[in-house]
Amino acid sequence: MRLLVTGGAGFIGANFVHLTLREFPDTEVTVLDALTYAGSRESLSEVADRIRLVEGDITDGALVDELIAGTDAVVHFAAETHVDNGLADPAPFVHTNVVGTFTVLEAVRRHGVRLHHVSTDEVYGDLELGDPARFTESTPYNPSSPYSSTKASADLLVRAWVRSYGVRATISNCSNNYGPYQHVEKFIPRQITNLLTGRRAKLYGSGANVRDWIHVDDHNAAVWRILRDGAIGATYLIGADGERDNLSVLRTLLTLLDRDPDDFDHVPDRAGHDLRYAIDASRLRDELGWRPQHTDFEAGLRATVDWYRSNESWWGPLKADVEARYAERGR
Ligand code: NAD
Ligand code: TDX
Repeated sequence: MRLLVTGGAGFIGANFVHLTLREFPDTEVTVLDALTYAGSRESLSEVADRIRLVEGDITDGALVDELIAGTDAVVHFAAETHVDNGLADPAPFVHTNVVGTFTVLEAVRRHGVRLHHVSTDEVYGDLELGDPARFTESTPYNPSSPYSSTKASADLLVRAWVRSYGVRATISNCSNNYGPYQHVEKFIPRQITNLLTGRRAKLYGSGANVRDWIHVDDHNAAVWRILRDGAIGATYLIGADGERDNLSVLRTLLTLLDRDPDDFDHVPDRAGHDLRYAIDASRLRDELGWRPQHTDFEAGLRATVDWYRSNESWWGPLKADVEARYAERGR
């Protein structure tokens, strides 16, 4: 299969490329990535001779058309992804997440190419703490932030292109991922690399907010399952029953790094901060037989800490700029 992976130099996309070459070594992989601040050639350096990496923007209609004309399927990861950045400057989120997805859709429509669109549980808004409810495929969209509203917009475009034009697409909405190659702006890598560089861990607000954590390889295995066996036009929620509040994740990280579990700073909360996400992945389990493999969250965090310890050359050059941006925002 010839596969085009948009955003394949980012966190989940790069892990997807590595998993693909491990598990499906006959796949011909082309990555289209603008190499924004969030993308990194180094994340793909170990497989550089086995893939084609095209540096370009997914809103470049001519480039996207040419690449999609020569492929069998597209897995669309490219996006602006950091909620705090979207609050500070939403324009790139509209550009990449909305116009970019539109550009991909028009090309797959012209060429009859299969598309899998990667999205987030944040499109559903948030849940109350202690509520037994979880998100399902029929939960109404209710996004809170520039990030989640532009991802929701992209999902709605995909649904409409399926219905109106018969585009062969599937959508997945996944919960919070963790694992190697995640940008140091995100919660877990930020805390690990703060502690490894003599900085202090930073918790937004009270830390009562709950995220539903999944290992990136479990997410990507589900994407492959959907790409091969998913029903055209269907949405699948991806989650591994990993609900944890931020304070307990932070305390686990402090303990793994031999610190006092209360040795961190409370910093001002994020505007509109979603309280809780929780995924009911029954459809994916029942219809496609997917099961998460990384079910021990603490073991997954330990492996992630080890990865960041061993790969300072990957994240070290990014760290000072990211922390300078947080300092400007008082966090
Ligand atoms: P990331 O920010 O690490 O990577 C995004 C990649 O997209 C980067 O390589 C960047 O260079 C590229 N990109 C950005 N704008 C582009 C453009 N205009 N043209 C081409 N490439 C561009 O993000 P991630 O965490 O790997 O997320 C990947 C996808 O998964 C996103 O669609 C995101 O919404 C979704 N998702 C992420 C999570 C999570 O926990 N990280 C959870 C659910 C869904
Ligand atoms: O320093 C921090 N301290 C802190 O308490 C940071 C960076 C975050 N937080 C909190 C905010 C969130 O409640 O931790 C939680 C996780 O924060 P992020 O890593 O920014 O993730 P989140 O906002 O939950 O969104 C992520 O998951 C869903 C990804 O960034 C999205 O792209 C994905 O769709």
